[in-house]
Amino acid sequence: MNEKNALIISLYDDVAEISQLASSLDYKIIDTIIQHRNHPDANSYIGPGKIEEIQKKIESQEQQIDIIIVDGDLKPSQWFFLEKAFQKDVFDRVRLILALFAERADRKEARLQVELARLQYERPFVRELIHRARAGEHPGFMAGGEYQVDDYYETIKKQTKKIKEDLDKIRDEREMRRKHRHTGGFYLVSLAGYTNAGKSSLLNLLAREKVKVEGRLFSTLSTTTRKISTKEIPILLTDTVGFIQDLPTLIIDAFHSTLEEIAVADVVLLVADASEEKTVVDKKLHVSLRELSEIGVTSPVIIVLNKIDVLTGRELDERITYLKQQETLKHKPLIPVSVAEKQHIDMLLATIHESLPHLTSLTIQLPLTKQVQSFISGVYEKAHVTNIAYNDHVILTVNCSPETYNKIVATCNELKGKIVS
Ligand SMILES: Nc1nc2c(ncn2[C@@H]2O[C@H](COP(=O)(O)OP(=O)(O)OP(=O)(O)O)[C@@H](O)[C@H]2O)c(=O)[nH]1
Ligand SMILES: [Mg+2]
Repeated sequence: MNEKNALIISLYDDVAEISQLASSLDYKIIDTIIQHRNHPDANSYIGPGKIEEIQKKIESQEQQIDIIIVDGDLKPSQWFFLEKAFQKDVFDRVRLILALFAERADRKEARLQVELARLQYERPFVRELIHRARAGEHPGFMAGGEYQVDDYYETIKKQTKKIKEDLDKIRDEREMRRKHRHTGGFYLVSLAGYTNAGKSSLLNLLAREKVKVEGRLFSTLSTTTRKISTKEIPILLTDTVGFIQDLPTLIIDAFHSTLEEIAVADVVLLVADASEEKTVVDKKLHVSLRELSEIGVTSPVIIVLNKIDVLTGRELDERITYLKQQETLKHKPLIPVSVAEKQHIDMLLATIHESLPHLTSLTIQLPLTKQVQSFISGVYEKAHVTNIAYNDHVILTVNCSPETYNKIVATCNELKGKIVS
């Protein structure tokens, strides 16, 4: 628990997201200061008047302030200015997200990804500090001169290289596993969407899993892949890191291999929290769709409107009508569900099945041998068996992916069977 008192500074009225991010780190928001400006002040971000007002607030010590959070991106010189003016830790939005990610990183890959992003993020700030130290403005920092400065850059470079190598290794291993699964006849379905939409909850429900679910932002950073418990087609469902508006590029870059899981999926389930205002739902869906296209997703996307249990029928209809009018959403399947109350989950599964690419039907006839029996149990794992009949032969009808189709045909020929249709 951090239990620090935070003061938020923003140029805009809407501070919901930055406040949620801060609360997710257990910061207690004791005040929010909004300074309407079209552009941030070049030196101080919020302008000299507001700086003075905040300084007075800090000095008055009515309430202790431990940290100042700025809802935006600070230039190193602005950050330096604010830290000096307030004599407090100053976090901008990216630094706050990085701190949250660092706290949530529970596996080696996520830890490395966060570390990589942090190194990238800090670089310009460290440069500024070095510059100031040289000018004698910040004597506490790296007071050792040139040699240590060069040393510092060298260390950062080495660390970055090592982390990238380690990440590449993990990524290669994952890619191999993924190929293996795909050629093993599995369809890959990925969960995507804003943080806190209910992605992990949906995975837990469909795969009877116990991935961490929380009412806080960014509960999930690492990828989890599970077989869905559907009798029909073998599907692997992947849960991964959530989105947020303007997810910092350095985080997207660092989490590239994790986000790739979404790009290679056959179908993407874009989950949204439908209990929010219709305009918020719409905005979050748009942000998510844009991020999906940046990741390189070309597969079908199903919009899953979750948490309908907290809406009345009218409120839900209103949201659906509104969303269906939006150009980018109008042609996508839109399925209202409640994961908590297991509503419309069958409809969602049916839509997933319909959206999977090229399901092909195949009927084969095989002799009744031991080998054939074990082949058939394998087929149940990889394909949806729609009919099986025994007489002096066995006749099997399945729905399957093109890859599985080719494999079944090849094995059928090896086992001296024949293709009926
Ligand atoms: N009312 C209601 N709450 C839900 C439902 N599904 C999930 N939640 C709640 O929403 C919150 C977020 O759920 P998660 O499954 O952790 O969300 P997530 O999308 O995985 O979030 P991140 O991992 O942070 O990206 C939790 O408090 C869940 O209990 C639902 O159908 N109805
Ligand atoms: Mg999650």
